[in-house]
Amino acid sequence: MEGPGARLNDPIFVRLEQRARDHGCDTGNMRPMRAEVAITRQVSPGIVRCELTHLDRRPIDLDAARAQHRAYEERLADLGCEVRSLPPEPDLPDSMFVEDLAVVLDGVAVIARSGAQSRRPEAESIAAALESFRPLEHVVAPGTLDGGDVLVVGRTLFVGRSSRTNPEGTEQLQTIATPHGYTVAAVEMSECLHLKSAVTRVGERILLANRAWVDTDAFGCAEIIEVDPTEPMAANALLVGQTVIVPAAYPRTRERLEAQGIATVALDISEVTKAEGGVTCCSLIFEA
Ligand code: CIR
Repeated sequence: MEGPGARLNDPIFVRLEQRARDHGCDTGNMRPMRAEVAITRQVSPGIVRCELTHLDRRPIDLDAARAQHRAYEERLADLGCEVRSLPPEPDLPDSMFVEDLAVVLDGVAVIARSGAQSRRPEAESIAAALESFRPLEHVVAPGTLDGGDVLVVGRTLFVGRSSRTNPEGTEQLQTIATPHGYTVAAVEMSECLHLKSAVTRVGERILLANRAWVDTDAFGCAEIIEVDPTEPMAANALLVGQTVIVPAAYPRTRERLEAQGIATVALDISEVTKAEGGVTCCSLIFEA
């Protein structure tokens, strides 16, 4: 049976309903809802040899990184995601940063070809994890694209011109996404790794941005909230449902979001930050 009815016995729905019941919520309206899946991957012991572009290497406490990642997964589950935690890839230092290997859209998942050669082998197991949810398309050579450079706002894909994403990769994304009703717009940026280091979505049409790293005129009529000037790296925040996950290291930016009526939760990701990662890059979140 196709359509919503086919999902009624999906284990994701069964677990979400159970979770709602455990919290004393009315489950009557849950059936037509589509579940949000979050794909994550556990921390590689090789993280200490991760790629770094704008940061100096500092020692990473592996146990602390693992604990922070577990807390991140728990938070996603608290916010209603069905978390599918992939096993670690010991030989792939940056493999916990699953966001960079795919762009999951309505109707298609685009498997990226990272601009960092060391990260390209990460794509294989991400493709395997996604193939039961979407038809797959691939960015191919000479194109490069990191998912961290793709900001989705409605049906527009803003793509950063970064050291990881080249014009061929952007063009290939456009060719794949256009038939699915998306428009692609390239965005200039500087001084940071990915577009989503400089700007993320924190509401339907609300963006959190560091204007020193990206010209926000590119985003048209979206409302912009600026990071606190003392917290330049705070623009990488993660909207899950109606709540924004903000790194605990950026309390002033968090206050700015709260002042605009945006619900937030803080999360300590200090070890992840040393690997030049943030809260968006540790998951791929999409409707099942
Ligand atoms: C890298 O350089 O690829 C990793 N060390 C960090 C990737 C972070 N990804 C992201 O922000 N989307």
